[in-house]
Amino acid sequence: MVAAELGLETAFEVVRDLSSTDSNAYGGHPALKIPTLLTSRGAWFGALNICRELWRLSDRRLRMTWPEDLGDPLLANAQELVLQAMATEVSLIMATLGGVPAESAYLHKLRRSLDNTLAWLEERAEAIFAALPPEREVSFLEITSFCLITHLDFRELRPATPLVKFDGFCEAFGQRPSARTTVYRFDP
Ligand SMILES: N[C@@H](CCC(=O)N[C@@H](CS)C(=O)NCC(=O)O)C(=O)O
Repeated sequence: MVAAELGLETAFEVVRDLSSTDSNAYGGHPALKIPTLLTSRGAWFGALNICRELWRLSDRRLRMTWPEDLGDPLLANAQELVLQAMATEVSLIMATLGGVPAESAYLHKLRRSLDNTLAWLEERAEAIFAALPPEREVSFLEITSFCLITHLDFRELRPATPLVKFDGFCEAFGQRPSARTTVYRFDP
């Protein structure tokens, strides 16, 4: 989405086996994670790192609000919790793929963590989005919030918490060309 916002073309190499323990399978990422961005300057590990490098590579001076611009507890905590919820979702998926039983205490805690986090965000959704700097074109918080909620739907992992406000936000934010052209799909 950030590449699309910046008008940059990217090519994708799919990591087909997420159980691989060979870092070469992940573009050299030593933590065995995706994404890695490969550029003429080297490899960039992790989504935020990559978004910053894409921004530097682009001629567009997109007015983007970054995590460090969120200088009050509501916005700073919202960003932290969106990223934590993403990490929790990844843990849920990987633990399940790895054979951890659904009724285990570990998975129970992960699901509760995700549910609590989403409830916290939903309760404050209006205040969060209203508090973002009005001069921004887009923020890392909006993009990651959109990716979190739409990915929960994509992987059918949406917890019990009703997400009425976040769904409304996703519907509006999902009209952006950068969202419409990057819908989640399983690679063939
Ligand atoms: N903080 C990292 C998180 C990376 C991450 O968790 N990626 C997931 C896919 S989106 C992954 O690699 N899953 C496979 C695994 O955890 O083994 C980032 O922002 O890039």
